[in-house]
Amino acid sequence: MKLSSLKTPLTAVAVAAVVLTLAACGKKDGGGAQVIKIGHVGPTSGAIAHLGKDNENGAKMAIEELNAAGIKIGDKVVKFELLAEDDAADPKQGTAAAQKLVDAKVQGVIGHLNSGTTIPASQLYNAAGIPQISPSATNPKYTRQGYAGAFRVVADDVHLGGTLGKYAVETLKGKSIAVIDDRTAYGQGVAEEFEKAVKAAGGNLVGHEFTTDKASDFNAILTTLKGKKPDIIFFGGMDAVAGPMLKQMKQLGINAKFMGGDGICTAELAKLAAEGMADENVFCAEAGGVEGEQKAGMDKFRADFKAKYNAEVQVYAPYVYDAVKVMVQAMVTAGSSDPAKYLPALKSINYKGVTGNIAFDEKGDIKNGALTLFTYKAGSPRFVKSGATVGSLPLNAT
Ligand code: ABU
Repeated sequence: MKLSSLKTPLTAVAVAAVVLTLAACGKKDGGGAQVIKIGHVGPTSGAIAHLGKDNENGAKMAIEELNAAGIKIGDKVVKFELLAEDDAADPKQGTAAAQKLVDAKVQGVIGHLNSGTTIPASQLYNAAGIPQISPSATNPKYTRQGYAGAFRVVADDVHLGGTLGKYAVETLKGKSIAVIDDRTAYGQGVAEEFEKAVKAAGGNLVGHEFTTDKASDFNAILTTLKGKKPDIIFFGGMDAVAGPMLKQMKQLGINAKFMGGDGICTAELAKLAAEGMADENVFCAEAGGVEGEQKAGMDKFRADFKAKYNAEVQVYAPYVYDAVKVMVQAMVTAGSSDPAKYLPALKSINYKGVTGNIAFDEKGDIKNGALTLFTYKAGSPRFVKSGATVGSLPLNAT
């Protein structure tokens, strides 16, 4: 496939391709190996820096392993260099970080973490002919823009929100369901999908309130919802907001179950919420099948990650790790790190990673992605498995 298949003027693509090819051929490390630059972007500052650092560490781990393995592309041993950028989960900083990577002539990008940064940044990568794999941005729009180089290794919010909405009505037997969203691309999108599924399952939605991804006081919206007596509250947003929200629910005497997507499904949530984390009152879904047949691989990844960084995996690090390896596998298969040459190999990849098998559909979304539902044990920062509340949910079985 040629880069001209991207929805970009041909001349601009051709110039970008030439520049990238020259760059790929140009830089050598001290030992004479060709250096291949891979960009990574996530929020390593701000309220969800713990998630951005988790992602960045997943990328570093993969790059270090690849360099230690002495990967050959064509007949030459190459070295990979990670160019890691911080977008602070802010769309403007996201496009600035993306432009920096484009200017640095990276041969591929892993990121961004948030849908609100991934989507605008994808326009720049597409215009420059640089393939991008998001390990975590779940808003469906990302892969529905017609960009040939946009890929995602997790299931999207149609599946996340849809599965959780159905689960709320049919399994948790919610009778009066309320929704809060943080008005971000992710929070708003996943909440809308949740609501659609609740309605489709015949559920009763009693309210929808709004906050932001920077808010810390939820008394007004929680008091409004309390008057509607919800037995389930779904939150579209991230753990940094969900934690204090759970605490304030407890303080207001709201005993509803609390649900959310992958943005709250982190090791950090229990720490952030503390007193709001009563046994099995929190339900969330990770956009991958991490407790299925690949459990052994995931357990090893978690153990290696812990040994290396003295930190628990938050949620996305293994998806980042797999995304880096998938991109490099495509380069190896194509015998080239030139984006125009390895893009076809990336589109047709079939790679067994720690998060499961990775292959992409025509849009760039993972084929046969899965969801895994989690709950928490009070006081524990770790996800727990329990027969009643946890299970891998294949998309086609929801
Ligand atoms: N998928 C949840 C976190 C990232 C995002 O989509 O914004």
